[in-house]
Amino acid sequence: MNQYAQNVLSDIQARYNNEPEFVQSVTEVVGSISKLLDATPKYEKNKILERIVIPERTITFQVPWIDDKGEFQINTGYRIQFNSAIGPYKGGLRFHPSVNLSILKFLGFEQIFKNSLTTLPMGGGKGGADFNPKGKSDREVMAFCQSFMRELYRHIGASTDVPAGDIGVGAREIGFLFGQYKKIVNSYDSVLTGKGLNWGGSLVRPEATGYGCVYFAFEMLATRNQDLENKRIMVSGSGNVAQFAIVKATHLGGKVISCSDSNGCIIDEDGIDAEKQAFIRELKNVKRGRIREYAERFPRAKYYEGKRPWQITSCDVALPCATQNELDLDDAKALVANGCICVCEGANMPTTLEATQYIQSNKLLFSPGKASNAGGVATSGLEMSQNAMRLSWDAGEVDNRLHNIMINIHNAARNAAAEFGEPDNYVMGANIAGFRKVADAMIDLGI
Ligand code: NDP
Ligand code: 2IT
Repeated sequence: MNQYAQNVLSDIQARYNNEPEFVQSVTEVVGSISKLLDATPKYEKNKILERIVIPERTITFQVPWIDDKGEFQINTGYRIQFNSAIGPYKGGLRFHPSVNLSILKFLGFEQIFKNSLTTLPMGGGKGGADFNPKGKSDREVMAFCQSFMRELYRHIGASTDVPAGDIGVGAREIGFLFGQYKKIVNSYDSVLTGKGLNWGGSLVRPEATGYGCVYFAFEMLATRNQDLENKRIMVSGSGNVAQFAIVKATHLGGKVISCSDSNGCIIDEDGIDAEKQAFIRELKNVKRGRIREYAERFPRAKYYEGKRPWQITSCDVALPCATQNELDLDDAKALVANGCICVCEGANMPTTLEATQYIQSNKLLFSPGKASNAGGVATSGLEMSQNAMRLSWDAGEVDNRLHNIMINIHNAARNAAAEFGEPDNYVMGANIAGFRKVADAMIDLGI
């Protein structure tokens, strides 16, 4: 590895050894841009690595709210404003009990390079809270969101920082957050994306991450003269990203045989068709139930409590769309042994470093989430553009733009990887292409 990269990485690993997810994401990025650093001494001279791994601003705050029993509840809220060299901070909010500084720093760090790859002018940020929306009434979720925004509003703005959804934050939460923001500042700003269609949202934003992931997988497969027709596809998760990855993969001729939630997974050898896709959306977005209920409704499917899909059966294409580190070395070994040819990440960092290395060394197509799940934030960027113009595009227009952006990201990653001698290495290519633009902007802007 390049000596400068090695020095910075050793320092980060020692200094932040209590932030494992953040260290993992930095290790992946810094470890994979070695050849770029060898070829470009100005990055070391300008101390770009030392600067890019420290958030420009980290905000932590108290979120007090009152539950349905009238009891006080306190959560911790965060916003990591990581890097604004190429545009206002942009990135989602995650509400999940596991949320901590390490997880949000990893997500914010990834977001810098992802947003750079979209070709749109967006810096990197992430936020959220250790609040668990599961089992809460709509009123409790609203009380929490309003309290969260009563602090966050002072730190965000249409040209400053524009949050959106992530795990546990969907249309309902964005609505409550936007309603409170608007009431406080008395201005209809484009300060959040993922908004409802009636109040400033963009068509195809709900579908964008899942669709974009499948568009990306399609481009990767095309480099080996393959497509999705009749492929067996395993998806994990059953939330926003998974739901629309299943829809698009099915549109393109694939048979999706799995999905999951944090309690377990289902395998459906008949394929998750349009009726079953609608059932999952109703189950997860309206009833807020468990994926076990899928197998109760469609008894030819099998439910596996406490299991992930990867080792249960074979597939051609794997789309991990749930959460970080949900595909480990044993899962990777099973995928390879069972003939999988492509792993395309819909979630952020779902594959562990060891699993990624194993998959790459066995010559499978592998795409890092920062490239293949960038369709969500890219379409958030398109929502901001539409808001700024005070008009909205039809679904075909947004979907076309999304599709072209995914093709461009694929080609940018592949070309950057080819430039440094490893055309199939999408991890290296995505990190180099994403990093180079931000690093050059940082130099242009001075210290
Ligand atoms: P949702 O909250 O809509 O869905 C998350 C899904 O993942 C649910 O099925 C959830 O199960 C499951 N899940 C969450 N945590 C765990 C866990 N610890 N173990 C197993 N399963 C888990 O979130 P999204 O679909 O929006 O996000 C999924 C992934 O995609 C995340 O990594 C997110 O960062 C990433 N992403 C999202 C984008 C977006 O636009 N929404 C854009 C780019 C990336 P359960 O219901 O049981 O919690
Ligand atoms: O991880 C991500 O890219 C997201 N959660 C979407 C962020 C956004 O601003 O749309």
